[in-house]
Amino acid sequence: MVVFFWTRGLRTLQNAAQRSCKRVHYCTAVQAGKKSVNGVELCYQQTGAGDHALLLMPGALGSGVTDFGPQLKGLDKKRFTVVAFDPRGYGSSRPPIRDFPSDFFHRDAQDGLQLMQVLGFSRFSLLGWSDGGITALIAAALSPANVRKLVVWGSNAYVSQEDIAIYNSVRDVSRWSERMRSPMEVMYGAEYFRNTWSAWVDGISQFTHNPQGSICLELLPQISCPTLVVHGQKDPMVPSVHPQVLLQHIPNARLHVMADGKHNLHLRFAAEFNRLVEDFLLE
Ligand code: TYC
Repeated sequence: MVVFFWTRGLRTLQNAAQRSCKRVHYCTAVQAGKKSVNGVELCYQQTGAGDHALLLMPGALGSGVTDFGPQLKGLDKKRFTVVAFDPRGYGSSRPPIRDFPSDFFHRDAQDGLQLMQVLGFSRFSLLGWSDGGITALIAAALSPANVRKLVVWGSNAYVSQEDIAIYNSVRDVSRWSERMRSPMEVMYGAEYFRNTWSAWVDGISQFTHNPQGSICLELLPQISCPTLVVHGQKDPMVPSVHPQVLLQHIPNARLHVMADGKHNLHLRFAAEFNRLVEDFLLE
């Protein structure tokens, strides 16, 4: 049994969202919103008033609020306009009930890209964590005209037998620690969480039927924007061969390894992570 797991930022941003902007030159509040995108209602958080727009893409069963609290709070609001969205079937973007057809990452990618268009951003950078990073890789490959820069961490472009073994070791959520399970059960209810997590394990396992277990390997050479791959050296969920493969296949990529980082490095080492990402985006 894998007992570590990643910690979702539990801090709710609702209070921040309710705070008014007062008389400051830029808005520091986090606004929650909902837009109709590709036939579903997608929820998102938005903050900041900078020229450089960012879309934050959460991990499996994640949401903007649970996965990106320290980024919504800490990224420079003068330089960036930060949007974090709940993919369909996750967080507050329900209904629909989440499903995992073979193109689910492509569907999330199209949803994220379309949400930014609806919000009025034609060029923006993508920050994706774990599954959200896979989604971001696909979005950057398919829509290069819209994507300025790309940051992904804890992400993989294919699944190996080693990955499948890890997925199956965490399939049964009753064996998760209370600390990891409880926030998900609060967000989803125990039954939706249990079923959707198991469906996710089946969903990601389908890629083993592709040559090389590819999720999006063949798209990586099409990513033309500057790309930062971040990896936690102590990430127990995503073996370190994955960032190496991303680096090999993405033409304009660099790798930054955080020595003490695990899967949730952007939450655990938020200040360091935010600084790293800001420096890369502002280069
Ligand atoms: N990809 C998952 C996410 O998006 C994380 C994860 C990785 C879960 C490996 C299980 O075995 C696993 N957060």
